[in-house]
Amino acid sequence: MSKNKYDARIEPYTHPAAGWGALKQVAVNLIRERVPGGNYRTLLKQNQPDGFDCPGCAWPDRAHTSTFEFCENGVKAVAAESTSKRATPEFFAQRTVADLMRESDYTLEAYGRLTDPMVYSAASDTYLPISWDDAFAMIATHLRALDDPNEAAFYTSGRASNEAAFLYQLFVRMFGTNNFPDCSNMCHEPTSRGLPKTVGIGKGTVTLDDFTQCDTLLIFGQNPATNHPRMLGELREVSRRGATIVSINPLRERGLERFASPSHPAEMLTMGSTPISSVFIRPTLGGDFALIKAVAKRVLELDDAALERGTPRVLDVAFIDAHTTGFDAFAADLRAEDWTVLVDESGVSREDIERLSTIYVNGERVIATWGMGLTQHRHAVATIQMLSNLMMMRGNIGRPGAGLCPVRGHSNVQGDRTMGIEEKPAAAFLDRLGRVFAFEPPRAHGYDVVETIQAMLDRKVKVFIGLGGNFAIATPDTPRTWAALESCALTVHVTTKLNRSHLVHGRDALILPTLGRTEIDMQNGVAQGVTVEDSMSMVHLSYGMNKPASPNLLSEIAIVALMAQATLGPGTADWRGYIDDYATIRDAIAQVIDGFEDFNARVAHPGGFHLGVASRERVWKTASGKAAFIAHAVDRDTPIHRARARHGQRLMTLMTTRSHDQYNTTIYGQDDRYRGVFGQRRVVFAHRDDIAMLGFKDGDWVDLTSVWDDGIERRAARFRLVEYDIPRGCLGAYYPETNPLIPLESIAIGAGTPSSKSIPVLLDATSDAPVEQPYFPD
Ligand SMILES: Nc1nc2c(c(=O)[nH]1)N[C@H]1C(S)=C(S)[C@@H](COP(=O)(O)OP(=O)(O)OC[C@H]3O[C@@H](n4cnc5c(=O)[nH]c(N)nc54)[C@H](O)[C@@H]3O)O[C@H]1N2
Ligand SMILES: Nc1nc2c(c(=O)[nH]1)N[C@H]1C(S)=C(S)[C@@H](COP(=O)(O)OP(=O)(O)OC[C@H]3O[C@@H](n4cnc5c(=O)[nH]c(N)nc54)[C@H](O)[C@@H]3O)O[C@H]1N2
Ligand SMILES: [Mo]
Repeated sequence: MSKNKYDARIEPYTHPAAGWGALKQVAVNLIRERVPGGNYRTLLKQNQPDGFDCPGCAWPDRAHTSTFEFCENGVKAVAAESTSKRATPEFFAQRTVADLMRESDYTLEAYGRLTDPMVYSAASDTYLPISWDDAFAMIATHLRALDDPNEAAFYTSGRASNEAAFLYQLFVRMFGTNNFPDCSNMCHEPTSRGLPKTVGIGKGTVTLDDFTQCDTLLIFGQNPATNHPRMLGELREVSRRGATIVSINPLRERGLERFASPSHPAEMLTMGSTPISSVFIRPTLGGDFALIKAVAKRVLELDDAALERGTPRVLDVAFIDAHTTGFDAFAADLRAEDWTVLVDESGVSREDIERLSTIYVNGERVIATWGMGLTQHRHAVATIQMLSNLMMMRGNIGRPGAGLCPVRGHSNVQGDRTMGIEEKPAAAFLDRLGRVFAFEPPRAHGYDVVETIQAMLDRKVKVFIGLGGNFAIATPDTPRTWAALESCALTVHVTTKLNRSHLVHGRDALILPTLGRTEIDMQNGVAQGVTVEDSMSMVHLSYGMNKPASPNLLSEIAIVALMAQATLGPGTADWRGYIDDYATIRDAIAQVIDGFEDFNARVAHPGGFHLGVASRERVWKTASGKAAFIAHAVDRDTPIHRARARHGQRLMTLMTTRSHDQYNTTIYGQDDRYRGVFGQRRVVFAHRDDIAMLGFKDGDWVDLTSVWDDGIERRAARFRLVEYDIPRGCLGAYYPETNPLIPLESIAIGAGTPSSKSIPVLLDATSDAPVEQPYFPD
């Protein structure tokens, strides 16, 4: 009997990625959101020179001048924003917050766009309309009443434009804190913390042009068919040129096997497709560190052999000598490392390690890309530094067709960081900001996401303001995070749609509805554009073109500026002037942030401009002025090792990942087409032999409990077991349903990123007794 109102259908997906299935999904989403006919034209302006930047992912576009770049998930993101459904004050009048709490996250967002600013009333347990002025006054009163500015935290989700982010950090620093928890803390933070120590800057070193020149592409822990569908177009070309593409992933993601391009009619009509990855290397969850170290060790062995034979060196000795430090210590550590440990910890056979090493050394121009499969682990920083080491061994950084390519998530998450959304800001940046705006910025480092939650629990943070996002759901340890938010005196969300974070609120609470990126942003009779920076450091303008969802919306920029003006007073900066003309914000950015000189003129150029990344030019902004090899030992005493020592084989490692039908916490539907799951999100993927070993069978219902030594029970109930091609000892399930299982303390060392892809868990049979399940009822 199904334990859920949805009946799941599980069937293998046998088609290429994208193709006709994707086109069908586009139509379904436009119809479901009742996107008005006129707005179909919206899609034709997506990522066009005079259009808006897709609010989907951070993958770049070919100079923003290509013909319509088709992407099913981009269309879903746009359709979600262009919906004709509305959550109005009348809607809120009919439902208490307690009523809304019983709705699923899918249903909450499906109510459509928010139309008016709303304030929580404890008397009626409802949200009531409030004027914008009163809302800003309420925020100002709360902020000014704090004993210390560090008692407020200011979250950002990576859709905010550069201009909004810049004003936000200016306001918050003038207010007096660096408490900037940011979605990137949960995402590519290990990249941003790890790379500066090796190559001097926490950004990727490649552009799209490098993809046209690489001969080898290593894709680590990334599912582009779902999360960066426009990347598939690039992969298709790379594959057609005959370059080798290797996918390093515990799952053999279907979307990395074959791709039928909707932009190429012949491929669609003939039902043809292009093969993508030719090689699949499948580490155990979190095994990448040991795997990459093993490949590095093998490269050294191959170099030793070449030296002995007198054949050309395998190492790029000239690069290592001229550009790096630390090689000898790094090499000594590799030589001392035990092969058995590397094989055991990576879960990859010696043969596969050698195969991958041979591919790597045969490549003359190698790009390594990575996503959440590398970053959301305890040792993520070490893993990314090891990858950088490996690439440096053969000089694969800072030359055409080669380099490091972290693939970011939110469409402007990289830009927000560039603008100073950073809880640990560099002193030089603060100096300049203080000089340009004539104030003394706070110097103490602020809280990241996990530290903010802890600080709320400790009553050290009392006001939470969120510029976008869904803090209550995207974060780990859900019950504790909710208790943390509920302990606040004030919670404020600048947002487009209703979500759970608005319902798990402080004593006072505000919902401030804002324009989305697809909408016309008219100020003083002039349509304003905003800028964003993609994953490859291209900065460009974005203009909305739809009529705003409601006449009562303000832009994010206006909301931030008016919040600042109400809190700090009008004389503190030209807040009004910034709202009137966004070009004046760009002038301010040009004064404060490196690489933005002459910003307005350069960004007017079709396609925008490349920000310049020093490591790409082999300029190393490290302490020594050189790129650094960094040795790291394999850690064999992690919480997972300890839990396995206690529970033996029954202990499983769980990854939480995205389905094809979601954008982070926004759930579009119940299907995960490429993985063959339909009508159900409460599934857990497991290896056939593990299912049998645990005494279950495919289709059984199980509960998951995490193993963590702090006496807190963390349980997520009612998941359907699905037999899946996944390594032994590993489980896969969807985010955010499984977030209650992630202990707040389970983070990447040196980055604070929740280790959402390696959670030690045990399974039990779901009992028939009704369970209290307050989270994410489907
Ligand atoms: N449609 C859509 N697009 C999105 C998003 C979305 O939710 N929906 N989210 C956006 C955001 S914010 C982000 S950050 C990106 C995320 O994009 P991705 O980085 O692709 O994120 P995930 O889907 O979480 O996981 C990626 C892959 O990591 C693999 N993996 C898990 N653990 C490991 C491991 O230990 N080692 C290795 N090698 N692989 C592993 C999984 O099997 C999966 O294929 O996408 C962005 N784009
Ligand atoms: N277990 C687990 N947890 C994870 C992850 C994981 O893989 N596993 N991934 C992590 C990652 S990579 C990320 S980036 C975070 C994401 O964390 P967030 O960025 O906080 O979450 P989103 O779901 O992207 O936020 C969606 C909400 O943003 C609002 N929104 C949408 N568009 C706009 C806009 O234009 N302006 C404003 N102001 N608001 C808007 C809408 O109200 C919507 O409900 O989650 C992290 N959490
Ligand atoms: Mo992300």
